[in-house]
Amino acid sequence: MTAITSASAPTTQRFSSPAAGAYLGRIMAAYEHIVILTGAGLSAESGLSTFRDKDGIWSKHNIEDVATPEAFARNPEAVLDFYNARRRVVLGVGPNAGHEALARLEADFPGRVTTITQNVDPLHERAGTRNLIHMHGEILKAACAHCGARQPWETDLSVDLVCGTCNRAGGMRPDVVWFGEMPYQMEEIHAALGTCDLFISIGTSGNVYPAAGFVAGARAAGAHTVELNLEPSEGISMFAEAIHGKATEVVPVYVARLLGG
Ligand code: BV8
Repeated sequence: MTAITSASAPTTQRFSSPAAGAYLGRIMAAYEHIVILTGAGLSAESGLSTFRDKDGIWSKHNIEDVATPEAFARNPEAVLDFYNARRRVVLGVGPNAGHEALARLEADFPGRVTTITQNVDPLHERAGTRNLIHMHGEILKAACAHCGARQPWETDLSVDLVCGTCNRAGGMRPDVVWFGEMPYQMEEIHAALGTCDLFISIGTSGNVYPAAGFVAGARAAGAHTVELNLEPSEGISMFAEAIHGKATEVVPVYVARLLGG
């Protein structure tokens, strides 16, 4: 893990309305590679619960009971029930103005944009983002715990399902990264962080590693670092700039600034 070094206090702005954004920021530099890290706060206004807010998912469930490989080995029914319920909710929601603005940024920005999401929902891709890394997996996919085969999956999972690849039962699980498991595409992520000149963290509390350490990696590469979140995150001191407000408000305004609109 990259060591976290102390940083000077970020330029913090409290965002109250889209109109206010017009005079908030400094003039944007000409960036070449933007890396965006997103978390549950971006999907909150689409109707998906966050994890660590007052009524969040972890206020109703113990991580150790539903989001570890040990929990799946101990009580697979309980783990599958937890994800079956969340999958049904995910299937009923759509992207919001924050996801749409980030897709517009990828399409219209003259340089490169890499989006890394901790979210297991499909809302970035449904909004049109293409250069996307789902580092914590995807709830609309299943993985076989026996052979590792992965496939699209939109219905409930159960312990009696047989894997179509290895023909073994009992291993079909959601294709999400549990605590203690290695997130996906870490090599690509570190390569992107090493070449970015702007790092934007959106809707994440900064509690879960390795994602919480990405801002340090981006700073080490010399990137300007920005937090867009409802409130200051755990890692606020690492950011050079911070704008606090709802994702559906602050993200479109920040994207418009980057695109010169
Ligand atoms: C790993 C996925 C290497 C599935 C999730 C001690 C013991 C054990 C482990 C560790 C330890 N110390 C460190 C670790 C490592 C551990 C970790 O970080 N633990 C922490 C908690 C201490 N990490 C891991 O285990 C990772 N793997 O390190 O691999 C390894 C491997 C083997 C052995 C050794 C090392 C894997 C982590 C993956 C965890 N998977 N779940 C699922 O979804 O069920 S975690 C869960 O948290 C979510 O999935 C999400 O992806 C992640 C991050 O949460 P956030 O997105 O930040 O959400 P949160 O609710 O916290 O915050 C929301 C924010 O939005 C808030 O700030 C809020 O203010 C804001 N907000 C709300 N509304 C809005 C808004 N902002 C804007 N607009 C709004 N409207």
